[in-house]
Amino acid sequence: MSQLHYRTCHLCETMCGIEVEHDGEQILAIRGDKDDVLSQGNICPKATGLQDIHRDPDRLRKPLKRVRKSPASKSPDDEWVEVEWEDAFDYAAQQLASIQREFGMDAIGSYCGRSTAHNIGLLLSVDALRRIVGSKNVYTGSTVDQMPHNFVWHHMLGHQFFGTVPDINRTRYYLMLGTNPKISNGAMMSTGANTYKKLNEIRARGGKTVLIDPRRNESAPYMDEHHFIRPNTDALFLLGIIQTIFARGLATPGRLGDHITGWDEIEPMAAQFDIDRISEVTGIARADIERIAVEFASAESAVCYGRTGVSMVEFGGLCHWLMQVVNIITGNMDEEGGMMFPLTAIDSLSLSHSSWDRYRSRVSGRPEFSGELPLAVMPEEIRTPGEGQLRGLIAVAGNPVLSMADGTRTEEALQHLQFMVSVDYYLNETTRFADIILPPVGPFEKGHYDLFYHLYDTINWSKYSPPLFAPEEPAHTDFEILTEILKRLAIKRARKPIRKWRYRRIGSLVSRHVTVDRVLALGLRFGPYGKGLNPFKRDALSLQKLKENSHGLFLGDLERCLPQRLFTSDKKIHLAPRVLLDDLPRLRARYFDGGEEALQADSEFDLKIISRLTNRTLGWMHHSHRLVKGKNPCQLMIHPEDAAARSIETDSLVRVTSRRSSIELPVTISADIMPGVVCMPHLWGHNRPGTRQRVANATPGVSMNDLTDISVIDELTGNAVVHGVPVRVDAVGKGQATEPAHADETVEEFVA
Ligand SMILES: Nc1nc2c(c(=O)[nH]1)N[C@H]1C(S)=C(S)[C@@H](COP(=O)(O)OP(=O)(O)OC[C@H]3O[C@@H](n4cnc5c(=O)[nH]c(N)nc54)[C@H](O)[C@@H]3O)O[C@H]1N2
Ligand SMILES: Nc1nc2c(c(=O)[nH]1)N[C@H]1C(S)=C(S)[C@@H](COP(=O)(O)OP(=O)(O)OC[C@H]3O[C@@H](n4cnc5c(=O)[nH]c(N)nc54)[C@H](O)[C@@H]3O)O[C@H]1N2
Ligand code: SF4
Ligand SMILES: [Mo]
Repeated sequence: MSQLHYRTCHLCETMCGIEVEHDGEQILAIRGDKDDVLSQGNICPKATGLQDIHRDPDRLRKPLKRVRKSPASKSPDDEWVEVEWEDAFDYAAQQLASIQREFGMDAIGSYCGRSTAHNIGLLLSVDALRRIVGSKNVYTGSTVDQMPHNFVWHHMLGHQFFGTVPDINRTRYYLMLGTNPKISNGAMMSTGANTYKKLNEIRARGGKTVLIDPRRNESAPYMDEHHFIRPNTDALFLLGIIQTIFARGLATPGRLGDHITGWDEIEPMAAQFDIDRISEVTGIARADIERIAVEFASAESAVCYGRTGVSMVEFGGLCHWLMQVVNIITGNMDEEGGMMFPLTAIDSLSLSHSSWDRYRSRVSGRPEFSGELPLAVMPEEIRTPGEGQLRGLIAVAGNPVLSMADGTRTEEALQHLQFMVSVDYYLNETTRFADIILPPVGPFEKGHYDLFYHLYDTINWSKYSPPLFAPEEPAHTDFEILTEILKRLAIKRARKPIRKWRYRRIGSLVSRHVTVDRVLALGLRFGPYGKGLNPFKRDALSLQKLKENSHGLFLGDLERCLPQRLFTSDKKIHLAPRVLLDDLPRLRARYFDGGEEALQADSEFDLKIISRLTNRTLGWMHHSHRLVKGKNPCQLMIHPEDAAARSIETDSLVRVTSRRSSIELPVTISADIMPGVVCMPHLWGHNRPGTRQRVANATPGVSMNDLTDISVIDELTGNAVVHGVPVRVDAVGKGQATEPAHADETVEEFVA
């Protein structure tokens, strides 16, 4: 007898509702949940792949421990043996504690990848992880993603997570930069997989939509206009928009006028950048820049929004600041149809903090941001000897060997760690450097609540998904795994018996009484829709209520909330933070004072590579055979003129070479990419030895991040750069790449 189970797909921030049809443990189908409050039945193909992960025999169920062939070093030939959970926890904590005892607190560190943000158990453990590990070596995937957003929100609004969300449901003018919602389904704006329908709706209600992107991407057909832009130059485009708005007398702060500082600095700042030069550098006609500016400022409501194409670039911080400036100077901040702020059911803002430059990284002196350092410095922190050298790592829910820019540098560094514990489902490109891998329960064996991604809600709503299946015991959630390691670490590290006793006591209380559901229930109770301390409050939101409403609960449309909710100490929006103004000379030097020309004159790399996502894949979902079957999308997209100039034909194999490395792959010749720019998907490259992931390895592709280079980052925010990286492309033969292109560069030997 088949049954239906409703939950949220936790693969991306879109948060679609899914309906899982199952017969006992057997999943029969995964469909969109038509009654889901947010997504109303829309899903993308990736959700269906979750059943493959559930079943995958390569997904680890028990801890795996490395048994070294030689005690002094790690090697790809080392054996892996399954061990009992208690032994695994003890081993991990023992090793980490002994490194800290010998070399100090900073000698161990943590890394959390993207799946952390989709996992309430991990999110609830992050603070304890940082506090108990007590090290400056804190890294996350944020600095190869959205750090420029957080940086700008911190400096303008006072909190890194007090994030603006485009009011796509009501806007009349949508100016979108560097994002492809038809494929990504919307990023840092959660709509359920129907963003492209919402783009159509803007036009249907008489509004207008404009896309700025070096590729006429899959979302372009849903837009009124698309303009090619040279990668990395969006900050200049935005300066052109801003100066036109002022020059035409269209700047108006609107309702928030009394609550903005720095207004007078903006007009002269933007006017310094000659608009004809902006047009020449960006590749967008002056008339178009001016027209878009006037249309935007004159629209009944308008919103300028951009995502990874304008954050993983060298001027990501400037881009995100200038987009907010465009919204604010046209009165579109905190207004219907402009940028708005959701009011989440759990007040996750008060659970987190925000800071900048309280200390710096040891080797290259990069500032911290909210307690973390740029992932780009992790390799040098591992490889550079001296006090504070990073020797042990807790790595959670990410695969930086493929996902971090310059992945081979991360790969090389991880080999040199004295000890690494990974919390992950797979023995993959990254976890193969671990000494022990601890796998959490499977995707359907845990409850789910989007503690983090509700911050990007386009409507206010809330939903809880219970576990569907019970795991085969013994098994542990991510929350339990981290709790067990951290508890033991604190006890083992303590020198005085009284302290050991105290940590043991606290640890056992936490293990016995603190569960994710209990924390969730409290969070909902004391959130803005909950009962709080008033037992008589009617219709209050609670965990019980969410459990009774498996399609989620609608809590209202986004509403105005400024200036009251600002986190700045003066309760003002800081339109012109000094740190952002101070980054403008870097942009100027690059594009106005000959920097770019000097770089080009000096370089054999005449093309710029950018990244793209594909509809059926998402990093670790390469483990789903139904998602990876068919032609491998790992191909280089190149414009017909650039192809012809290099004698590249449709069946050519090409070599792409950057300052860092080279890879070989087939091509797609297409006029949808701007001349001078090439494009490929990332998170492929499953051709490293020593992994255990048969499905992913069967269609390996090559890794774009073998080409990217961490010696170039956004100097302001520390974010990695994956778009606009200089490369050369040469035809090297015919046909599909049979041999993975960098098989000969794989790691021969790991050094301990
Ligand atoms: N299918 C699928 N969906 C996903 C994911 C996935 O892996 N697969 N991942 C999820 C995650 S973690 C994220 S962060 C989001 C990301 O969501 P998006 O930001 O929408 O990601 P992309 O589709 O890579 O879109 C980036 C766009 O930026 C463009 N671009 C590149 N360089 C520049 C530039 O210099 N200027 C401008 N203006 N544009 C540029 C690219 O051509 C591309 O169209 O997607 C989420 N959704
Ligand atoms: N060139 C290029 N590079 C990029 C990007 C780009 O556009 N271009 N995009 C960047 C962006 S936006 C992102 S988000 C990153 C993504 O990069 P990563 O954060 O590295 O994400 P994945 O590769 O999907 O790896 C996720 C890992 O988490 C594990 N995992 C999945 N679910 C769970 C769980 O519940 N618990 C635990 N413990 N583990 C789990 C999986 O097995 C896998 O190892 O890539 C970044 N890198
Ligand atoms: S867009 Fe796809 S992967 Fe993202 S939540 Fe929806 S169904 Fe899941
Ligand atoms: Mo991301």
